[in-house]
Order: sequence, then C-alpha cells, then structure tokens
Amino acid sequence: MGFALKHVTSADDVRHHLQQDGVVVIDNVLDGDEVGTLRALLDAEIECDLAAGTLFRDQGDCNERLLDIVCRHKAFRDLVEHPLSTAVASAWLKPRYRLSSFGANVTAPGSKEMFIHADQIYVPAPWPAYPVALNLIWALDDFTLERGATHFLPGSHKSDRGPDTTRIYPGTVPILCKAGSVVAMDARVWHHTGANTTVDERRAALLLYFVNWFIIPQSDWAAMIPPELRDDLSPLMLELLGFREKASMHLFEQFDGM
Ligand SMILES: O=C(O)CCC(=O)C(=O)O
Repeated sequence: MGFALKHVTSADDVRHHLQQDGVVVIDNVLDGDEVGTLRALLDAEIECDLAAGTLFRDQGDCNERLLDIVCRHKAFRDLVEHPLSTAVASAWLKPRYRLSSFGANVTAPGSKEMFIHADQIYVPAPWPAYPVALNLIWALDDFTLERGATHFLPGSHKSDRGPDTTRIYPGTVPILCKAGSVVAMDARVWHHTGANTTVDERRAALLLYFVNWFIIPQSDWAAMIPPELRDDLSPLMLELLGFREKASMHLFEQFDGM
C-alpha cells in the first residue's frame, strides 16, 4: 500500500505525526480572506522586485523567490507569531527556538523540478537523533501536482544525513493540499518543489523556517531589521529574531537536571 499523507485540523498531534512521518498537513489554518490578503501582498512585493530588476528567479528561471518577507509587511510577521506556528515550533524544537528565515517561493508555468535536499543540509552528518529545525510551508494556492506541489520521500526523516542532491530518488510523493493549509516538515525530510506544468497557474508558498536556539539563523536579522521596525516588534518576535539574547551562558540553567 502507498504512503497516505496525514491531514489534521489543529496543532495538537502535529509532534506525533512529525515523529511518525516527518510531514503532516494542518488544513484550514487561514480562511479565504486571509489567504487573499497575503496573496495580494505577495504579488505586490514580487511586482516591486520585478520593477526594480531585483526579482530572484530559479528552477529554469521561472520560479519567483523572495528571500525575506519579515521586513516587508506586518501580515507576514503575524504568521511567525501565529498560534499554529508557536504551538508547533515550541512542541518540536525544545526547549526554545529561533526564526532562521522566512521567504516565499512561487512556481510559475515552466518552473522545473527543484533538486532534492533536506533543509538541515548544513548540519554535519551523522545528524543527531532529535529534531533541530522545522519548516512550516504556508500554502497560498492549492498545491496540485500540475502546479508543482512540494514532493517528499517518505521515511527519509529517519535518515542521519541528507540526500545526494544530484540523484533522482524513486518513491517521492506530492504533498497535495488546499490554499490556507500549512505543511509542517521536519528539516531532516528529503524533499523538493515539483515542476509547474500548467499553462497559466502559479503556486505560492511562504516558507517559515525555525531552528533550535543553538543554530545560527540563515538570515542576519540584526543587519536586516531597521531600528524603526525593531521598536515595533513584540517581545516574542524580538526573542525569535535573537534580539533578546546575545549570549548563551545564562541559558545553561535550563539544563539543570537533564
Ligand atoms: O516551495 C517548495 O515547494 C519547497 C521549497 C524548498 O524546498 C526550498 O526552498 O528549500
């Protein structure tokens, strides 16, 4: 029998499903209005980069990517602090976690399949047997096979290293879900974006990537966040971006008795 991807409707059992399968879809996290607002904001940002000649493209030069959306709009920052994000990240990345990066990946007609990889590829192998990072993929369009749904290799989260990124691995399955869903993925999972074979349909995903507190984030938040924005950030956001802790010595007290 083939692999059956689990869909749930709350954060309650996400940790269990991640341990079991490495990937789980949380359906209906955002309603249609919220998806519409985020989609419009994302499109406007892409237009802006396009006009400025700075839009980053990959996968056959068709995929549209924004490497950081934290600084672009509060609606994006709100997803970092969304109850679903905090519930899943704090359950998965104990005892504390940080925001590593938050970007967007939009497949467009002609986008080629991405190379297979794991999001913690920078962690030296053999990987520890506990999770160190988490990807929350926010679907702003329905993820269909034709639009280039993310694919993953079932069982790969049990591996202690990443794939050979130049190889094709048989047995990957597409993650099909509706706009407004969130795909929670253990960073050990081997996965890739699918090819977009449609004539005129795009597939927008927001990639919210958290790491355990002892990993250096992919984004240099101190350099990226302007002072006026920093003054507006919540205590949680400041913590997730690393502004509240600049040294780790005092954190050792949390390991008492471990
Ligand atoms: O957008 C997707 O389907 C996944 C993207 C991805 O795996 C990545 O950017 O590392």
